[in-house]
Amino acid sequence: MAYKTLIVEIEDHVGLIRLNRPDALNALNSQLIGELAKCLTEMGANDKVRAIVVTGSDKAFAAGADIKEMSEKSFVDVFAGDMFTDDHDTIVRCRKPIIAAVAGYALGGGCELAMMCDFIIAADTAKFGQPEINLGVVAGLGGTQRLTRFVGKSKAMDMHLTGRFMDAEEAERSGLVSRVVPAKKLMDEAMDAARKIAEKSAISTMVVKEAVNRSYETTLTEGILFERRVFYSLFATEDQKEGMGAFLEKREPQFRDK
Ligand code: CO8
Repeated sequence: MAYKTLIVEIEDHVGLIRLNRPDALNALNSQLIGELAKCLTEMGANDKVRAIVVTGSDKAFAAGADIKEMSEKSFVDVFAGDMFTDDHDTIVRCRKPIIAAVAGYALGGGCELAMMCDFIIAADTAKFGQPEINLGVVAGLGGTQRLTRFVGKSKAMDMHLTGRFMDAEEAERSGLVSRVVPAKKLMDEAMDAARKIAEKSAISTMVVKEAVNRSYETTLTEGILFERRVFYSLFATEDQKEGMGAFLEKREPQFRDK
């Protein structure tokens, strides 16, 4: 399918989605969020895609939800229209691993979109923030909840209440991003990581994504029980025999997602 606000490629079993509204620093309007949700649904169903990278431009991953589109809306418009809810749910329901490759601004909904992905690789130019407070609103795509889980209450409060930006170094130190790389190397690093993931058994990558995400939703005891159950269940797969057999035979495994 052709998209107006995304540039999409599939290469080496990696789906690369580039947000593409350069005139608005990739601000998330309803068209872009809708297309992203559709694209992730399509990639979720496409056997050629085993891992996904979402990125923006050198200047902005995304500078937030589109302020021009939102500014004249009423409470009834956003409440009755349930703004962004279906698309948010579709994005976070994607079962394949998604890496956010962030350069430049990831603000408001842009920071929230990066946090919806499974992990974030940041360029040293990245700037994260939840500046909605400056617009007389608050985060609305999960930022008050997810940022708090990533960086803890004190820093999340600081970010949300002052609207200040966090640079890449602080984001890595705080646990918001998994690695920081020079801007020129961002896409190589993110694509390499995605290609590595694409080589694994897709059953295992789906299961581990589910199990790590479960840690946010449940108690430690229940989460560990869930993990043990899925660990046991993987012994029913051919890929477990292949992975362990390959190790013992000192060769690379050939996973078949079975
Ligand atoms: N929305 C719409 N347009 C934007 C946005 C945005 N969020 N950000 C930038 N733009 C546009 C600018 O209006 C400008 O357009 P134009 O040239 O037509 O005037 C163009 O992008 C370039 O921007 P600037 O000239 O401002 O570029 P600078 O380099 O000077 O500044 C900044 C870059 C600092 C990123 C600045 O653009 C900025 O502060 N942007 C807004 C950041 C912001 O407040 N983001 C939060 C938005 S609210 C939000 O995300 C809520 C999410 C929850 C939704 C929940 C739904 C349920």
